[in-house]
Amino acid sequence: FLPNPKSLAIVGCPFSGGQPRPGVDEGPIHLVKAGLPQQLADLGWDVEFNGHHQFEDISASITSDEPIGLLKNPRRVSQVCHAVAQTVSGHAKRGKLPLTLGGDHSLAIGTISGTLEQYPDACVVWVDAHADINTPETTDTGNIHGMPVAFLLGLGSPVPEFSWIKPVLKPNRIVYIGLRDVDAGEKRILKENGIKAFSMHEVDKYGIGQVVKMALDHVNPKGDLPIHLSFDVDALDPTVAPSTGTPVRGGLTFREGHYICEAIYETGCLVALDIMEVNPSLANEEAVKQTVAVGCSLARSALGETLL
Ligand code: HAR
Ligand code: MN
Ligand code: MN
Ligand code: MN
Repeated sequence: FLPNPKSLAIVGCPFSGGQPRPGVDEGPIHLVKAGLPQQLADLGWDVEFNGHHQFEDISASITSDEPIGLLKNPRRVSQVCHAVAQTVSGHAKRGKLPLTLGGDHSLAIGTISGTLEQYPDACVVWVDAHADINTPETTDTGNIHGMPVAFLLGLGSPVPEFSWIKPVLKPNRIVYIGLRDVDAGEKRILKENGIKAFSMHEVDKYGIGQVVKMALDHVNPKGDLPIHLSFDVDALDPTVAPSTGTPVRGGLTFREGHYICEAIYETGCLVALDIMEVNPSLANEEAVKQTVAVGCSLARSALGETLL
């Protein structure tokens, strides 16, 4: 199932409609400006990058985007994710590993839909402070970046505007690492669906090496399934990745975050990667630089950079 060895396509997604803070749409622009495409080429990848998505026709076609129930910007999020799904599945079909740069994490509705289109048996490793599994019924905020996993699993009552999504992800094919800010309704959903999650408590208890092993054993027991890694930089401690929309203290260290990426690269099963929620407008210049740099180095680790 593996994509052509060492051929990837960068999908730049300057999009912020899944949450209220402006600036996260600048994340992909900063990651590319910091030199990520060249860094990956230096690792031996054939890198395709034809500029960032502009989503112009979508913006032009949506004149008003009133909330549906609590959901904010529902039409825009849905159509942007649909476009991203088509881009990602297109790259995957042509044997390229799609590397999506966000933008807010609602985009994962698109990236994971795109991966599952090409690799129906793919599993997902979701690295995040948050579970992002609220349904339209359980969400407090209406921010769709807190909901992508629910849409992918088909949980909650259907929203017609999102009917393009094929909810083909199964609860035993996703695993979380890094959780520490999970809403009450989300905790119930995780339990009811038997979804495996390694919170920071388990990272403290077992260490990151054992946690990644247990996570992969759960989601990819025979080690023969394609892996989609969706990495929200707020999984990292705010001292490591300060410039992000919803920082939560007590997060992964720099090394723990990179270890996850390195270990997944070592499986040889990685078929798609998301680096999400870098927001270059939420901190001072130094902190922004640090966050952008860590986004780049996570991507490099997941794509084969080694320490030795
Ligand atoms: N659970 C909260 C909500 O639904 C906050 C989730 C959002 N933050 C993120 N996603 N960055 O990972 O709004
Ligand atoms: Mn800028
Ligand atoms: Mn997230
Ligand atoms: Mn998060």
